[in-house]
Amino acid sequence: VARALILVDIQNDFMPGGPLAVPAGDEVVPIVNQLTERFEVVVATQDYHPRGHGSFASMHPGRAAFEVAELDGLAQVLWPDHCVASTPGAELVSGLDTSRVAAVFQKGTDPNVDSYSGFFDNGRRKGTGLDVWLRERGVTEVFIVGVATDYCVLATARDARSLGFSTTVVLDACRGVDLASGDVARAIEEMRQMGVRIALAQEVDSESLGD
Ligand code: VGL
Ligand code: ZN
Repeated sequence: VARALILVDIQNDFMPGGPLAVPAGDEVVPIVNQLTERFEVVVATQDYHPRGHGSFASMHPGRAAFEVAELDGLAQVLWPDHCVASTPGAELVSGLDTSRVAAVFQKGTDPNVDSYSGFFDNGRRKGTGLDVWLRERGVTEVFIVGVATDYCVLATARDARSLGFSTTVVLDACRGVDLASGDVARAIEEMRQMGVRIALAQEVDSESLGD
């Protein structure tokens, strides 16, 4: 059984001081750096939007950030401009040890649909290639860390489960947005219901869980 660690969106714009700061998002970095050593396969996702992406509140006149609107038939939270392609804000955090990251999967590149999951866009119309990449390497078990617990971590875990991967979210290596208080708690509960394991970094060893 091959295991992979998936680093979700550990990017400058999601860190404190960034336009879409996840509270204490920077605290995941040292924990993730320690975890990477325990995995033979490490990959990262990168939220990577074209300028003027449809999820940006700035593209919806009269609407404010964090309101819910519609994008291509899907409910869409409107976000401050963030992770624009080729800007420093879209880069992985400089303190993150990327030396063992074998591949980076970009998402949210289509202007008309958002993509929280590292596997598929929110309409599940297009894949990023992550699923095939993992399968080609014999990965059956994934561990997920990063930001935000209640958006991109949740969506990535949901898709991993539905694709048949044994899935663990390492909770202390994740931080959430909690736009509405309780969102993170609800995300954790939803993940548990789907059969996602919730673990702490100290419980993750170098051995396969074996199922
Ligand atoms: C994310 C909102 C918008 C995330 C990305 O990484 O959780 N959240 N884009
Ligand atoms: Zn985004």
